[in-house]
Amino acid sequence: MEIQLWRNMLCPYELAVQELIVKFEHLIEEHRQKDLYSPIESVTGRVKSVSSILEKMQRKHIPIERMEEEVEDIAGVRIICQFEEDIGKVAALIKKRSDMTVKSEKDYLRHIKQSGYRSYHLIIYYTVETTDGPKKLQAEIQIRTMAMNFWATVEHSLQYKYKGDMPAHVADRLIRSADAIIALDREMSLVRSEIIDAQNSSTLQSNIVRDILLCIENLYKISNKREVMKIQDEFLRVFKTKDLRQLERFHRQLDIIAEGYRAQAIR
Ligand code: 0O2
Repeated sequence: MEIQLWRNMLCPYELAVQELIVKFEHLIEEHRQKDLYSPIESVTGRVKSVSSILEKMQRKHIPIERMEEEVEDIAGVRIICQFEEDIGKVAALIKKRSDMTVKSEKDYLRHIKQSGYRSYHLIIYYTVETTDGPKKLQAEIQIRTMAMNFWATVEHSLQYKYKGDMPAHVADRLIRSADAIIALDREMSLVRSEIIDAQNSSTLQSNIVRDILLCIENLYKISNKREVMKIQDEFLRVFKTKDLRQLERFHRQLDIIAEGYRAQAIR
């Protein structure tokens, strides 16, 4: 295939990867806005390189005319979670979306690969709009924890280095470190609720502080400056206590004060 034809073929896949990243990042944002813990920690994506597509086609004896059907991961998105429990939640979120349809799933958490690889894969159908009209294409979504991702990244680099001929002692080390990753994910799961509580409190606190500062800024425009200075000092005092309950209480009181000023301004 000519270079230009490859570019044209890959163009909708570039768009799909960008759109999918935006959509999953927005899910993180939606959780934050609602002061909720997000099962998605971060998202990355890539379009498979031409050499990697060709290598897969050779390895799997895929003819060029079957490439788009059979190379299912030309568009790839990777979703990183903090805890193993989050992986199922993310998969469920994807399955109930109307803009993606799940074609198949591979559960390498239950069925760990011989290499030690663990991850959850979904192949989805996704439609992008192009100048030639809508194009339905496939994308692979890999969902894994940070720890699984660390292991897979290191192992991928070593596979690349040894080009399928990994020395036994390196492969053994990788298997042992895969076991250590399983143990680490388990340990983290045991303290999951405590970590989530801490993270929720921190998100809640930053959302409250953001709202309070916005409110004080607005009060500066419509009310007595000395009054607002007093409110600001009180806010700093409450903030220093590091007590979320006090901060919430102050937020509610400030809302009432602001409402009073707004009512006065309308009159
Ligand atoms: P890249 O560079 O990530 O694009 P296969 O026959 O194994 O190539 P298949 O049948 O299409 O793959 O699906 P599978 O097994 O779900 O693998 C798809 C992708 O999962 C791989 O893409 C890797 O990204 C990842 N993966 C699968 N097995 C392993 C493994 O043992 N170690 C690591 N580090 N990653 C793995 P590509 O095309 O291999 O590579």
